Amino acid sequence: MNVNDDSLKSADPDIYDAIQGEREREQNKIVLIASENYVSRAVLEAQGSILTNKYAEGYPGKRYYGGCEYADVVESKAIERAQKLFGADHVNVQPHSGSQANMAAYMSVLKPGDTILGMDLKHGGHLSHGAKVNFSGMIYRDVSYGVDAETGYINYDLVRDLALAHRPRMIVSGASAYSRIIDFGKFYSIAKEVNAFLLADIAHISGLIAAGLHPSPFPYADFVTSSTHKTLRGPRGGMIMCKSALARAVDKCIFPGIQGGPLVHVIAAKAVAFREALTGQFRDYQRAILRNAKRLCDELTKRGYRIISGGTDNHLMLVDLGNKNINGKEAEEALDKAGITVNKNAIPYDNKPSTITSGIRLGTPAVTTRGFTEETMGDVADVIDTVLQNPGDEQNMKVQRQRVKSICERFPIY
Ligand code: DSN
Repeated sequence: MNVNDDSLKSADPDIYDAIQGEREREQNKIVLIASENYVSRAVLEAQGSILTNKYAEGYPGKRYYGGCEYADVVESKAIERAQKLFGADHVNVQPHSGSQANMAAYMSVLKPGDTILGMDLKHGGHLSHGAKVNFSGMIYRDVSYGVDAETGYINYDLVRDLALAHRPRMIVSGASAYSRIIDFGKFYSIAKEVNAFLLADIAHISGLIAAGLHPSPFPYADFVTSSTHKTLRGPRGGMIMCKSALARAVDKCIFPGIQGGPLVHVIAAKAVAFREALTGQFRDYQRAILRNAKRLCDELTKRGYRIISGGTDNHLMLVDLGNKNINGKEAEEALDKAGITVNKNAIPYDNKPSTITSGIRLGTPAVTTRGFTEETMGDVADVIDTVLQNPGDEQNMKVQRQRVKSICERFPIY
């Protein structure tokens, strides 16, 4: 087979068309999914490179295949840049996802049946923090903490009480739908008191941490895991960092423990993203994410929406629709019709099933990458409110769709 003879368009029109469709969708809709972003062209180029052809099982300088000299350069650069970015003792950039990174953290020090104490998925935690339907809840004994019903903040006294009562071997800090600063120092003192390991899953806030806009989990956490594609604006993937003493165990867990060959093309894209994240421009971008989130939050609050915990310190917010006569699923669908992509999300103490929910989660990393300003966020809040107040009004939907379209036209994604 001659690899030079076919472009995607002629080789596979089905997939080509789907990619074109996705490009249009991403351009023509306003993405408020807190965990999504648009990578740079450089990241796209690295991920779409011929490095996808290479097997490189092992680590730089210690591979199980020949011809790894460029794979070694790529992976070493990624590690070096991540160390600089986060101040980590040890970094492994091979995890295919944040969940794989969490699995490696658990497996490197826990035995099946050991107890982990993590944030309840229904209160903003993540599947891999001990949810029953996930490996983390199947292999380990899960105990979970939540947020305070009144304040919406993590109740650290409750975390401590649970830790003293259940003596977990691992405490997991970090969340997928929590809009407040996470106090890693407090988690550390609780973990120390009960002799548990501390894992900080910073998937959502890694960009903010890299920019110094959220307190770092270092030097507190034994393990720090992240996906690389959220606020960090890298390719879809994961990473794990740890203290030097745990480095060997973590590396062995990732390979050969739970993964085979690394995705060298993705690691190259991670390296490019880390280099971008080391710039002043990236710090400005993270500041803009925060400003946009605050403005969106304020504008929705002004319009009578209840934001869990009363506001946001980071890139996202959880909106309770309880007083708006619409549930999360209906809101997601109505907003999608108008051209705004969000996800329905359980709110703490939600009495609706997770397929319906009482809330939506909104985040600003993707729209900020496009260049949306605080003023734009005011317009976006107005569209959201108008749609949610009249979800069945087709005429209004048309008008709002047009507003979304003209906003999107002002901010090309590439
Ligand atoms: N599913 C991701 C999120 O949306 O937050 C977490 O992995």
